[in-house]
Amino acid sequence: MSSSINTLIETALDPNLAAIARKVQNQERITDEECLLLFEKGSLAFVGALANSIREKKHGDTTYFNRNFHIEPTNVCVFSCNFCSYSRLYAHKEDGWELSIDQMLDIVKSYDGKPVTEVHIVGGVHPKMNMAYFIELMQKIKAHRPDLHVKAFTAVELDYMFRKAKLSVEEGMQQLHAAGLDSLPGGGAEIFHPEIREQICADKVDADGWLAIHEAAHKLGMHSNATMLYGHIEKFEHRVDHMRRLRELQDRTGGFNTFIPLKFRNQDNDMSHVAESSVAEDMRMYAIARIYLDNFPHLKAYWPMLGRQNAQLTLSFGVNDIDGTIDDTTKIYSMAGSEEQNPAMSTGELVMLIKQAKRKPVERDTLYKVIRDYSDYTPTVDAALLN
Ligand code: V47
Ligand code: SF4
Repeated sequence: MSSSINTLIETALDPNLAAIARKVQNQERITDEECLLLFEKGSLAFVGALANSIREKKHGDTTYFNRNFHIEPTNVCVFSCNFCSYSRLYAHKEDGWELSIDQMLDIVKSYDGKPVTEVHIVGGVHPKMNMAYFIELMQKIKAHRPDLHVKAFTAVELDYMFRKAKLSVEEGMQQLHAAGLDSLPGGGAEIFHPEIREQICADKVDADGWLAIHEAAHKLGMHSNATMLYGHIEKFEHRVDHMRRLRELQDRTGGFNTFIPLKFRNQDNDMSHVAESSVAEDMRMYAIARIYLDNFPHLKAYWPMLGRQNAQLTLSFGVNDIDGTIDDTTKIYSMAGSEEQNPAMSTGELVMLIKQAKRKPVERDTLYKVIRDYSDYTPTVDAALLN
């Protein structure tokens, strides 16, 4: 791969792009200005080759997935993010749902005996679902299935919960962790920069609040993910600003596992007039994230949002994780217009998707401990084990 970077350096038309390629080759960090230059001038082939060299240095061909399921406690939400196709205001909750603790436990129990390792719980911000409610949920899930990793609540949900309970971020996090919360998903980050945040999600937790919640989790030894909702009204400099804040926090704590760029989908929301990004722009986004976020171990493509074939493509643009089987009827994306109306992929399908891209499929747990290498899997031999 270093010879192909040498070719890039020799043939780059722009000397500043050649300098970035040299830095990547020497495993040096690129600056914000260089990141902006990649967004403005880096061709798909150029950023793709650099990102792929980083991906292969860090992970070789290994492409992770996990076996998880989602629970969405409610789509009722006190906030009104303009890009959201999913939430229903509390005042209009007739098309909303809210699950009781027993209903959520029934979902968990429906996976008894199945080799899932993670439950991912996120939803709207319901004014009546408070700390006590979610502490009870965590405790009951852990009592029923102690080995299941609970990855739950965006910083938006947590910020609201802690404020209502009049708890500091540290106290609130400590209580939920003690009740069974293992790690945080990356949602709610959107675009941190206030110029954009005020236009797309003015009323929820701001950048500093989001980062403080993740920092508090990291200080308790918990891991978390980070997302960025891109491809709407933000400019390239807002994407750089967003990733800079994450890179700085990661330098301090090392607690982030994965960065997940989320492609804005425009169906049935207040931003339907905003065009969606092209596949080429999506791939450039993944590649540049891989190059800039040198301290993030993993880059994930969330396949229900991108579609399976585009998710497969990302594996050549820096991505080394393709999320999980999901195996559920998660509604956040299908309601926003993603290709996947009821996202679910069996382990066999995920493995084949990764193999078709000539990568090595490896099942992981939430914290990237290897569960099984599927290199030798062929559906005819192993199918019974997989579904
Ligand atoms: O924060 C909402 C996004 C996020 C739209 O940590 C939209 O492993 C695109 O964060 N178009 C929640 N995106 C989901 C999330 C997530 C998903 C998968 C894995 C992980 C993880 C985290 O969904 C929200 C928001 O950015 N979202 N509406 C939309 N119209
Ligand atoms: Fe509520 Fe989250 Fe939708 Fe915003 S994105 S309206 S916080 S459910």
